[in-house]
Parts: sequence; structure tokens; C-alpha cells
Amino acid sequence: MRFDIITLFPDMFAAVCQYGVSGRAHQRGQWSLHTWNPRDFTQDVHRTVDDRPFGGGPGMVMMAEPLALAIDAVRAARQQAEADIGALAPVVLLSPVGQVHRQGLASQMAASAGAIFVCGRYEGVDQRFIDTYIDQEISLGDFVLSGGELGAMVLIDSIVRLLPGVLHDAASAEQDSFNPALSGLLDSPHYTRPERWRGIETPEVLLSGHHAHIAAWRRQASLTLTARCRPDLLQAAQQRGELTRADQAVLKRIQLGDLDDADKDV
Ligand code: 9D3
Repeated sequence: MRFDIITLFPDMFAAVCQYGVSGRAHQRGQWSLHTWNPRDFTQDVHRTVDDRPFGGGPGMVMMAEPLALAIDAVRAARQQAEADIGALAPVVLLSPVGQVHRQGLASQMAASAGAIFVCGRYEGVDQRFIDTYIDQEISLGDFVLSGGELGAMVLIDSIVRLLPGVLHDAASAEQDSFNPALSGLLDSPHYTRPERWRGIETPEVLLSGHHAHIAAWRRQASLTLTARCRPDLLQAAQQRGELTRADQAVLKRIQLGDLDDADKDV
């Protein structure tokens, strides 16, 4: 998998290339990253990449031409790979007006050959560049960042950890919250040694070695946690018809107040 990043701050990407799960996978060659600085595609002595907005207003706008030349250079560099696959990598702008990123998009992209991410800075990017070059706009959510780099890194992290052989334990990815295999429910709570910490016990069933009981407890804990913290996810799972009769029975007990955090018996 290959990512090309158009960014004024290429050094920021050390965060995903050098640390943790994504860093190890990068080291092993399971994915690669190439950065392209719009400043290197300017023509003037000042290497100008931004200018004042037409019509007035605060801040500066990223100029179209350096971004366009950078994308053209990426296409030339990717040409052989794209000809081999017979598909062009999508050009994605990280932007507060984009579709909000989700697990489903991460898994779709994990099954692809990669993407070209454009990271904006300042107040935004000249709309004519967006209309001409951008296939897709993606946001991290309804809050304001100062640029697209963190967004690109969040996408890369969420995609790379899904690549075959990246996680130590393939079961880890399967257990993730938001994984369709878990009906999009939140993951159950986790415990490790010591069994008793500052007087607080680990739920007994987890120490029992009884795998069926443990699985049932975890499912029930997932349902309880999701009902309390993300009722929207629970409703979506219900609407997709992904809850079993046992799940329905647990939900009924939650509604009746028969089950709460202190009562996680199976
Ligand atoms: C005052 C109008 N602002 C739009 C909400 C202008 C503006 C703010 C922040 C334009 C660009 C930015 C920079 N943000 C990103 O590049 C960005 C972002 C974000 O701000 N929120 C959530 N996801 C993302 S992904 C990229």
C-alpha cells in the first residue's frame, strides 16, 4: 500500500512512520509514504503557496497551481503502479466540509492500493483546485483543526492496522469496536493482572476459563456499554437486524433496570 501526501509539513508524518503499530508495519515495508511539499512546485523566489482571499476576509488561501503541480508529479511517480493495477488512486482532501471518517471507509481503503491525501493549511484551498483535482473530501468530525495533516495521519493509522499481517494478533482487529463482526457495538471492558487492584476485583467470569461464559459476558457487556454510551450505534445494529434473540433478551433486562454496570453476571 502506498500513500502520497501533499503537505507543507512533511516532518509531522514521522508520527505514523516511526511509532507503534503503523511504524512497525512501515519499517517492514507493508506500506510506504511519500510526501510532496507544494513549496517545491512554486515558481517565484519567495516560494509562495498562499495568497489573500478574493472578496476580502480573514486569513490566507492556498493557491491552486502549486497543489496542482504537486498532484501531477505524484501521478507521474505512481504511473507504473497505477498502470499495473489499471486504476488511479483517489485524491482525497482532508477538510472540515467532508464526509466524517468511519471504520467502514477505513476497511474499504485497506482493500485498495492506497490514496493521495491533500492537507490544507490557512483558511482553506482555492475552490478551483478542489473542483478540478479532488475526488473525495473527508473530515474527522465537527470541530476545527488548523490543517489537514492530523486528519491524514488518523486515516493512515486506521487503514494500515487493518492490512493483513500488521496486527500481532488478527483477532485484535476482529474485536475492535465498530467492527461489523461485532454488529458495530462498542468493545467490552478489559482487565489484566493483578486480579485484585486497590481492592477492586476483576469480574469473576473472566478468571473462570469457561470460554462460552466469557463470550456471553463480553457480549452482554458490549450491549450494556453501547446502550449507555452510544445508543445511536445500538439502534443502527438493531435496524440492520444484527442482534440475536439472546441480545434482545439482554436489552430487555437493561430496559427493565435489571442489568447495570454493577451487575454483569451471565
Ligand atoms: C471559518 C471557517 N472554517 C471552516 C470550518 C475555515 C477552516 C477551518 C479549519 C478551514 C480549514 C481548516 C483546517 N481544517 C482542516 O484542514 C481539517 C479538519 C477540521 O478542521 N476539522 C475536522 N476534520 C478536518 S480534516 C481537515
